Amino acid sequence: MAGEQDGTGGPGSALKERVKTERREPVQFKVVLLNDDYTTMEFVVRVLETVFQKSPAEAYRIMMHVHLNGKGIAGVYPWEVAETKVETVTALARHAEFPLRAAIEEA
Ligand code: TYC
Repeated sequence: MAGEQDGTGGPGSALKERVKTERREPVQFKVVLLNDDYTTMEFVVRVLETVFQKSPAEAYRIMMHVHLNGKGIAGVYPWEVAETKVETVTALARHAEFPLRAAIEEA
């Protein structure tokens, strides 16, 4: 059973100490949306709902933050997920002929 004899530190485990590397959080990356003058607010809200699983209210809040501040965090993910989100946003934007851009920043 997990945590008993398998060294994961559960009840009865012989493992009494952890080394730093086991504690460390997985490295995460912010996907940021960048403002522009041409992408519609409606399109950005739809991207936030469909690609980043935001509620309509949260999607609207993030979109307005980007609109007013130049950029804003759409979500925080492991590297490969963040990369895929950026590619998806870029593909949807190109398909709709909007210049919307997303970028990755270290979280
Ligand atoms: N600034 C755009 C407009 O006024 C709206 C917008 C918001 C565009 C967020 C991009 O990431 C963005 N239509």
